[in-house]
Amino acid sequence: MSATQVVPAAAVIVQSPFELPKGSGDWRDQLVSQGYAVVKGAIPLERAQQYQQSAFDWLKSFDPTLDFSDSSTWERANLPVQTNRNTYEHYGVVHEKFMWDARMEPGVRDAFAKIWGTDELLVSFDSLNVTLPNLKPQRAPWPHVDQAPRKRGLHCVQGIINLSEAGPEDGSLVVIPGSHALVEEFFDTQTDPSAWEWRDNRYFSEQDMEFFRARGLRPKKVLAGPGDLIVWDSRTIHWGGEPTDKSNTIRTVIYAAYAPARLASKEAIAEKSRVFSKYGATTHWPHDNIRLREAFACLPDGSIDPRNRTEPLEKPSISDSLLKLAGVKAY
Ligand SMILES: *[C@@H]1O[C@H](CO)[C@@H](O)[C@H](O)[C@H]1NC(C)=O
Ligand SMILES: *[C@@H]1O[C@H](CO)[C@@H](O)[C@H](O)[C@H]1NC(C)=O
Ligand SMILES: CC(=O)N[C@H]1CO[C@H](CO)[C@@H](O)[C@@H]1O
Repeated sequence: MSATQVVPAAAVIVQSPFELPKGSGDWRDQLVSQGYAVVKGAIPLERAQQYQQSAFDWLKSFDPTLDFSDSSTWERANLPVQTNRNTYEHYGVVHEKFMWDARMEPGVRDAFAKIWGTDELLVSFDSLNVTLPNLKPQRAPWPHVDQAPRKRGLHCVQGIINLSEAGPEDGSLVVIPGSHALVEEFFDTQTDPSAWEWRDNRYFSEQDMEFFRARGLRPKKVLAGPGDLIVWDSRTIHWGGEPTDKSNTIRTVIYAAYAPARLASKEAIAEKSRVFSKYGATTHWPHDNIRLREAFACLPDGSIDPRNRTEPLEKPSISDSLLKLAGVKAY
């Protein structure tokens, strides 16, 4: 699908054959100009609330004393193992029924079908974020993009299915609007191509960020409500923003990215099938860069969590369209 060409430093560049059309007259225009957008009400509020409740029930299955209305029960020690980014991806949670139900939501799939111009999509097996406000991570911003410097143009659009309120005091995605249109210039003029890696993830230091600040770009917390879908170009610099001390919201979001199945190689599809059969997780990418993240969780000392689960508590209802989204069945 993608043409390759050689630039002076002999670095391989993979140009995306795809471009988002301008002038759609809806949220896609902001995705093109700012690198992110909010699709309001992609999921009916009532179902967004049900999915949040299912996420809470899932957490309670590890600790029945956990009471979401009583913050004195919110203790880190009782929670299942999280990633260092405060997300849940082990214990088969990625394939819990409620996670799949949210991914299968027509409004979410339609939004991505509008972006890509096809409804023959694959979805990522991405994680769940439930952050209790008193256990929020104390972390400095970690600006990054999820697209390798060698990949040019629009290759991937990420998504957050918002199941809770994201107001000014709450945790939410923070983006640098407009950075998607400048990162390629940044890589070409400020970095050494021989140091470009293939991994679809690149962090920016304080000093790197100066390039964007000098061009007038500033961070922006994306405000959204339950049922809203946040989408962003993987070249847009972003990070998980933390709540302030005033927030009482239990941030609950599901990460989900969709891309055309035709963009995936045979190998990627085969690997995706394997990950699915093991109830594993992948990276944010739906169609490329598929790497198995095992269902079982390790404790900080490296041993397997005795509470490990290698399959979901409640398995998804398997349908043809689910298997197609998972890459198990061909379109
Ligand atoms: C999950 O949400 C919390 C609270 O907003 C945030 O601190 C953390 O960075 C988020 N994780 C990711 C991967 O964005
Ligand atoms: C998970 O735990 C069960 C029971 O303790 C054990 O039999 C199984 O081997 C563990 N799974 C993994 C992947 O370690
Ligand atoms: C479209 C949508 O879901 N909007 C919701 C955003 O969040 C507020 C606060 O919970 C709700 O009132 C809206 O319905």
